[in-house]
Amino acid sequence: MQTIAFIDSHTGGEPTRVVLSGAPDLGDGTLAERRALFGSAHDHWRRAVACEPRGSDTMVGALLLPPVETGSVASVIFFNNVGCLGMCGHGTIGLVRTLAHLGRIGPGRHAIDTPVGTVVAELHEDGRVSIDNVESYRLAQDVVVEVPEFGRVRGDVAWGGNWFFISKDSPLPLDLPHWRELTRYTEAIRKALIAADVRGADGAEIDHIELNGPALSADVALRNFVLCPGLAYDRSPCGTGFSAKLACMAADGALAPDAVIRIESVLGSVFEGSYTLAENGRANGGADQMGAGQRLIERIRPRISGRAHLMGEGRLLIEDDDPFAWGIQA
Ligand code: PYC
Repeated sequence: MQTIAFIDSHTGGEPTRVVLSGAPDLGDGTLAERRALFGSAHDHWRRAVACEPRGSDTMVGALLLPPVETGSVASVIFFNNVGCLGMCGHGTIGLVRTLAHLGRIGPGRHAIDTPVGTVVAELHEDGRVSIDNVESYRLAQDVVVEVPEFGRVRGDVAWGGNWFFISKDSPLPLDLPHWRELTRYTEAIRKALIAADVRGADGAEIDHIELNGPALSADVALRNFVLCPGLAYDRSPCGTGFSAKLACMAADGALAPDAVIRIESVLGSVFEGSYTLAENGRANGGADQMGAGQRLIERIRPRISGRAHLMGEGRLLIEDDDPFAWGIQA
């Protein structure tokens, strides 16, 4: 029998399962290489942790590894019911809460390595966590896709640690009673983007669809609905989606650097966010160095804050004769 030690938390309603031990050996390549090896050689292991019957469509796993970069406290590879993520904001907040619970970190700033770059997490005295996320940017503005059954939908393509299509067009209110219809709508947008070959940088698939609309709570600027790659909606306001939205707002001049906004999820759970301009803030090196046909892309460094709560800890058991030992995935 194999055993996997874990701690479960949730951040704004979205679960994170931090795997402490029992994971396959992924060698000592870069984190991006280890993530690729995880996906190609150990995908059954991902399914065992994240998919039913032990997990669910909403579960995000966080494989905890030793740090790669000097000065970092840990590395992490995030995964879900269908594959691996680049970064995960709610998951990093859950990881920090877990590391604090284990006594491995205290209040202060802690660098954490991910396959898409190092982020800095600040654990505050009151338990809140702020993440200085990877550099984020808008790749394309006002992209229009023809979505079967729903018509033309306009949105921006942006990077916040994962690829997002972000739209203000919603035929429905962004509230919990409509989650099924919102899921159907955003899944249709995702398929339409694939059909139209709208992609992120380097041909990456845009696997997160984010809708923004008016907030329902006081003191909150916006509400979102985010469809995750495995077709579950994010119960939290989605840290990487918030980062991508900040990049769009920065590019539009709709939010000044260091100004703080709050965004709520479709459940009403809230993250706070702000940004600074990234040091090398121009993806193209600045207007004077741009070649013909290139557009200026501003890069920002988003800061996202939220709070996670512990839910459980234990060991997953994997019995040799269990027909569903390695998870159920359609
Ligand atoms: O918080 O970044 C996030 C996230 C991505 C997928 C689910 N949550």
